[in-house]
Amino acid sequence: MQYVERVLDELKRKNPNEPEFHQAATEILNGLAPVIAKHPEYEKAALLERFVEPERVIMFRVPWVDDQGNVHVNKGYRVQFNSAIGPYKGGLRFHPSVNLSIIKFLGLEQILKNSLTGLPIGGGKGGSDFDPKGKSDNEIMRFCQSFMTELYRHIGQDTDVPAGDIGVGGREIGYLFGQYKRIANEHVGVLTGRGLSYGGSLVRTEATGYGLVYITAEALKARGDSFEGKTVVISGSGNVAIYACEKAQQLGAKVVAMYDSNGYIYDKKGIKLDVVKQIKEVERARIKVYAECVKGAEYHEGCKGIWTIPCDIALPCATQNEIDGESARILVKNGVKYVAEGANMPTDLEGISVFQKAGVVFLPAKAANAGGVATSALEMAQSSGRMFWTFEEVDAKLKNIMINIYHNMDKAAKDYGCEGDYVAGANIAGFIKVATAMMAHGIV
Ligand code: NDP
Ligand code: 2IT
Repeated sequence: MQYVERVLDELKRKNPNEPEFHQAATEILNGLAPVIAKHPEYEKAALLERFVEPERVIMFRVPWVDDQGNVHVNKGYRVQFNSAIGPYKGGLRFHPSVNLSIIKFLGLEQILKNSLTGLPIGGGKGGSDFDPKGKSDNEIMRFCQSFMTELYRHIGQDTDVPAGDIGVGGREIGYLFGQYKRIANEHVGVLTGRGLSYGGSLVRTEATGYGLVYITAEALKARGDSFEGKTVVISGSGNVAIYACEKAQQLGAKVVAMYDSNGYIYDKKGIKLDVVKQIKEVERARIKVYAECVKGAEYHEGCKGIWTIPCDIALPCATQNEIDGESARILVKNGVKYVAEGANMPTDLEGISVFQKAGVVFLPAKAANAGGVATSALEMAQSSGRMFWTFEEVDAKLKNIMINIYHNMDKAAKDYGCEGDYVAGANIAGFIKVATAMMAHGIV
């Protein structure tokens, strides 16, 4: 049996009941086959076996008390996956669906994403099955304090630097940082996505969405095209979706639809982003409210229908497996030309294959959404240097990083005989640096 297949088989046997982890590993390892063929020494060093096994998995109890005095217990996770090229780096997700499989898939993806940024950051991910929806500020604060009371001993500015992800934004990072500082008695860059008044970086809030649009713009440019006049559908209405919408609109696109987990809005005149920001960032309300505020806009219950809206460019920016084979076929039938993943693994394996077979330009998550973590690494650099760059400086660095990622994955795909296959290109370009570092470190 081929090395890649054997490692995948073993991974499934040793980690049963982890479908998201299997899915991410399958996508990654299949793309790496041409690299493995060129480097027989990797098999001798059991490099892939070590690559897919986290260096450390931390699981802990998170007890907290709600406003009525009831006691709740959630699960807490931090998977410190790979530190070959830098300290573990990756977000924290608070969502009721969180389990070990989801954190491991996200951590595995993060290793290669972080490598693609060209910056010195390893891969990690964490979170909790806590549901922030409907909780008061005080409940969120008490939960974050309890979570950090355990997590603090495992992280550090040179060890492991968490950040936000689904359900963890500026408010949560503030509470987490406050508790870390109190216990550890140090004011350091141990979390990124911090507020600007306590060490955060300009552009971090916008970075993932802006970066997604910058890399898509580069793919368009390489084909003599641009965002100007394009119809865009964006799923989600959280941090990534909102700033992807903002930048796409700045570049002349018309964004016609967005969603939250209840349903989607369709505004054929173009989404009014100030209304979305007011609903989502200020009121923390449901996207449905948009259709009550904006004349002519429609609201539809359920998420899947969003992919039936004809568009030139689709930017899935909510969660994993939002686009299955069926939705991909509808998008293709309706003429989609570009799909760029703002969320992590939003397209399932069948969906990816549908897009690639149809000749859709498909930019995978680990490349397309790397702008967030790249700007986190810029935040770390500013913290260590005790200095601050302007918005324009950080934005220019972000743009440059995204353009480089596009060309590196494009070149890797060409070099390894799969031109235009950016899934393979991103996996290969990200993996080579990590593999080289792991080989240099010996069997560890
Ligand atoms: P937010 O919590 O800010 O927003 C998440 C959005 O996705 C919300 O609109 C939410 O709707 C929706 N959503 C979440 N889960 C589901 C679900 N199961 N079904 C339908 N909709 C859902 O998170 P982010 O914007 O930060 O993250 C979005 C995606 O981008 C995630 O995949 C994340 O891993 C990825 N990402 C984030 C980065 C960052 O810097 N924040 C960096 C790189 C990737 P609702 O409010 O109803 O739950
Ligand atoms: O998936 C991701 O890259 C993130 N959620 C951002 C991680 C980070 O450390 O900024």
